[in-house]
Amino acid sequence: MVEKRIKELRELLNQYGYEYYVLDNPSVPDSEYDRCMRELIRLEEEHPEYYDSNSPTQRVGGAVLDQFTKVEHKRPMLSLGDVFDFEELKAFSNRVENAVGKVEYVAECKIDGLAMSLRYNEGKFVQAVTRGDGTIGEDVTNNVRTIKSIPMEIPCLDEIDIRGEVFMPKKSLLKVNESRRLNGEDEFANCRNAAAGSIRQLDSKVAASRGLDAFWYHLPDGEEYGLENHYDSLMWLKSMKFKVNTEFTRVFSSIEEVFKFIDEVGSRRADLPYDIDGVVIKVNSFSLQKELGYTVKTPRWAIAYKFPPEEAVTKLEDIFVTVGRTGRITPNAKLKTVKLAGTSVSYAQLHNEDMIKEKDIRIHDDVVVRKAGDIIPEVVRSLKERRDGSQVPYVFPKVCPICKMPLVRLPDEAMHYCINVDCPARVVESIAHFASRDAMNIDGLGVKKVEMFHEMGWINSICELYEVEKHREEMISTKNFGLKSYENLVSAIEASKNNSLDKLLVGLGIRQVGTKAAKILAARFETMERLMSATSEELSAIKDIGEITAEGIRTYFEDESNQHLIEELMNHGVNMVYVKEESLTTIFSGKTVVLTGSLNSLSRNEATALLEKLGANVSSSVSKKTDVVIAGEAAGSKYDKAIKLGIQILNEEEFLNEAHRYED
Ligand code: 3BA
Repeated sequence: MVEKRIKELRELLNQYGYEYYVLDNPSVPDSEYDRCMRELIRLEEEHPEYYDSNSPTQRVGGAVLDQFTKVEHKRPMLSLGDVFDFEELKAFSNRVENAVGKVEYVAECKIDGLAMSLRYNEGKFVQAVTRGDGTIGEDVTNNVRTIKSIPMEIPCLDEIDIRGEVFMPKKSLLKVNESRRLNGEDEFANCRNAAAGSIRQLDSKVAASRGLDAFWYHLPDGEEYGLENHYDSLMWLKSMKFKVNTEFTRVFSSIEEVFKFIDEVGSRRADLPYDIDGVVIKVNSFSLQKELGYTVKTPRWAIAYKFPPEEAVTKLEDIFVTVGRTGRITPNAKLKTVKLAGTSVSYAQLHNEDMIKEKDIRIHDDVVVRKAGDIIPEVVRSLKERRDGSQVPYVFPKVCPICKMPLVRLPDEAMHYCINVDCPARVVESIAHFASRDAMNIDGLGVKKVEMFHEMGWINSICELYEVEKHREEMISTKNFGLKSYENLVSAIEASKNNSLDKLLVGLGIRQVGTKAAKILAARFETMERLMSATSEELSAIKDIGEITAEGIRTYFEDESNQHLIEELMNHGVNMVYVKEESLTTIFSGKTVVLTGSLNSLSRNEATALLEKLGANVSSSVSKKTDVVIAGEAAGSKYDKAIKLGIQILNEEEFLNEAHRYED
């Protein structure tokens, strides 16, 4: 009776865990899971005779080890050759196809974690071994058991090895690092180091707390299960309840299609919940894999395409500060130029004084730089072990580097400010901001040009932009400028007078007012006059305008010099009224659209951008709320679901025809 209940609960908990951790689609609330778990813990405590190391209660626990046992792999774990561009990848496919003729390829994300081999016997998980040197690895069974997406029991009774990658999701790394920071411990530099460090814990409780996960991508003896190719073996693994990265695994009939897939994956890399460092390309057919064979260490039928690294080490040559439009002082690092994520990098952000102190970053240090969000690189840390005595700690300046006025740091803020509103750096930045794309969009007037005009004394304020014609003669005779540039500038400035009120609001640089708030304000008040006389209460009563923004707006308009600026702009003929955008209505306007399968003429990102331009909300899963599904080639379960729910389905051609109708 009790034995039966224990068995029942273990099966239930395994099923719930599978739904939660592998399918990401739980069928019961957490409370139900917890209730079953508590009951099972109680029964197992009362009946130790039914102990089972694979019970869902035993994921964490066991003895703290002194060291890991070495284990020889039944079949060696090979490594992958790598390529760094499409030319090299093409050479790989030429080698393959010269040897065995045309082939199908499977391309999958290359997860940046650590390779692992799992052993099951009689349907039960028995051992997990790291790759080690490929021949001998370490037994990390207790740590791997804590990864909840790994099944402890599978419906296959043979002794069988499964291989894949254990990784730390980006979210887990943030959490782990936050707690390490609070405890004064060194943070992990990246997901891979964190995963490796966690798997090497001798106490599995520590490993369990790290939020690891794993994908499985290799079944060494696929033929023995009647399978003919790699893709089918992944489907088989999936049917055994292993977590397989099906979202990013696809079959292609030419290497050129693989190029497209790599581009797509590359563009979505930052959005994935785990780190990847490339794409693995494998010949699909097992028999052709056999025919191609192996070199000493790597299969001839597989290759890794590596993305450019997003981190690099270089020398920090100097630290200097710049002054922003608001007077904010930003420290920057001048670096010895280094290649990073495919571009040359010579400067990086250092955020603020405290950050430089906390990370103990010194001039002449070797530092790790990282591409942050694909824009400005940042200094991650310094390599203290490489110091040679020439390093000097940085002393934060006391005065503005431009106007020499004392800098101010507010007690509860990390940033320093130059509070001199006439500081030339601030004036130049304000003018350049006014001219920038999201603001008045004055083409060709970037920081460098504004700096030059300011230095020459031609443009000393936003207003003087509208008086450039006074300096026509000097401007057209300037080297690197000339008549053509002058005429273009004048017409761009002239055109800016017709901008809608919201663009002007962005340009004024009111604290807290970016493009979104500016649109809301302009739409609500319609004229500058009405906005200027709005009270704080009226402002903060608007949805999406908070008290701080309302305060920023009031403070701005109460300032007499700002009132004066607006008056002068008005006199110059700058529009102060909201001009409603004609929004085009399309069959996608306001509709929820899901893309599935692959399109021939567009990447997924391009298709998403196009749909959004046409007014659609693009969503990733099909539900009752979906209005339209766009189905490309090899559309799978989303397509089936759309049919079931009776949702409108367009194929690529129909979608593009619709889209082209609205082209301008
Ligand atoms: N596929 C890593 N090796 C991989 C099975 C082969 C292979 C990888 C892979 C050799 C990933 C080398 C270590 C190893 C299992 C040997 C992948 C990934 N395929 N998707 C072709 O995502 N990191 N790594 N792992 N055997």
